[in-house]
Amino acid sequence: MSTERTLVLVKPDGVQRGLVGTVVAVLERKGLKIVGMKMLHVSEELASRHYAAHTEKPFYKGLVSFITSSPLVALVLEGPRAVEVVRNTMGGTNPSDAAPGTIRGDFGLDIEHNIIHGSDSTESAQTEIGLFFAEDEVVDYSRSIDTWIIES
Ligand code: 3AN
Repeated sequence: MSTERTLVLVKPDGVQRGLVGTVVAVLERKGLKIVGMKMLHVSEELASRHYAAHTEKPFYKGLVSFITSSPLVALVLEGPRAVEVVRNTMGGTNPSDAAPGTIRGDFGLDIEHNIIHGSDSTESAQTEIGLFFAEDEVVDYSRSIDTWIIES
């Protein structure tokens, strides 16, 4: 199984609602390893780079204004197939349709306030991690518990 890294954002609504601990706990409990974590207030420039793929979308302006409205918590998570694992754990884009048991399904109601971002491919993970974290802010370490979670 290939170990991957992915970028997760607990978006401004998650921070304002006091859901940082809950969201991080769900992802940690799944077995993913936190290798980077920080709070920041996203600038317009960082927002436009992060959401570059959505420039032409009708909701782009609202997206940038929301992500820059208040601080968020950015994480780099590591684990086997971490990109897909996070996507499945966070649930579909629209929280009102997202499956119960997922983060969006359990904690959200509105597509513009969908609590969490997770990279959608290993390629975008690499780009997004580079946007949010300097190289020395992502830490290499091993956990002794991993033999009980990952390795046989
Ligand atoms: P996901 O975050 O599930 O990968 P994307 O990449 O399609 O979803 O969209 C990026 C973000 O844009 C979403 N997280 C959501 O906040 C916002 N978004 C997507 N579709 C809409 C929409 N129809 N109206 C408003 N905001 C949207």
